[in-house]
Amino acid sequence: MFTHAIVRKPCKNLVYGIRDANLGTPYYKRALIQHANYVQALRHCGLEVKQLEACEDYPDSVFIEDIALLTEAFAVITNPGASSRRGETEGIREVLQEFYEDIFEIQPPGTLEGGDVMMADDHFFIGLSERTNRKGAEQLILLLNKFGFSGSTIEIKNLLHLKTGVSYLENNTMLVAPELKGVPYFDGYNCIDVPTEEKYAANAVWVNGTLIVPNGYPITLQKIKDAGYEHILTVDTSEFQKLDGGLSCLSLRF
Ligand code: CIR
Repeated sequence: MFTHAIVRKPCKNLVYGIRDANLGTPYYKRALIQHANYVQALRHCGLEVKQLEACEDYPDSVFIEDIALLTEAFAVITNPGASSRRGETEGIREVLQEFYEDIFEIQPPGTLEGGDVMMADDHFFIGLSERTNRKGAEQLILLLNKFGFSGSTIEIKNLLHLKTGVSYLENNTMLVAPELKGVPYFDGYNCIDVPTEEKYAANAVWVNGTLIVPNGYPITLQKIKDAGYEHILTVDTSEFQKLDGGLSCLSLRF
């Protein structure tokens, strides 16, 4: 069960965020509306949502998932691999102190972004990507072990973050993009394959029995329904998709 979420409002400089996608520049005003609807969806799932003010110094700061990892036992402030995003962690410790006693930090030369960390019950999969390196992952695994959790790494290619391509939907079930289809790491899990033309839909979030999925991916939606998920909310995150951001990156849920 999650009780809280932290989000950061999009800033006007969002238009200068890092992007690989060839989908154009995001519209700030539409991003604000989409963000408000996303917050509404989290509240609908029973979460108390803390909204941090927009931060114009960091165009990508709306993607708050990348700067921390919040487990049920402790919090970690990350060290983002993208140099333009490193300063986003300023001030987050003060915010987390309201909720956590044990707060750690990933230290350089280790790098880690929250989008590369997928919690699956007591195990945490950590993507080794262009943003998260082995030293960062090793620091996190030591912390996880100290608190009774386990962690393992997955080398990822052609994906920004691990969770760009896979989401844990509880019930021993993964939603998997083509880039990660058939990887041995997920043996033993029920895998719902997302088709290539809908790969953005591989990033979804499970919150207290409800799945929040991006709007506009009917094949994936049907597969999720067929797998037995009854409570599904769809939200439009197209403005964030233009910056390679998925649903999960817009919040920290704990
Ligand atoms: C970036 O490239 O860092 C941002 N434009 C998007 C970050 C998305 N975060 C995530 O998937 N966890």
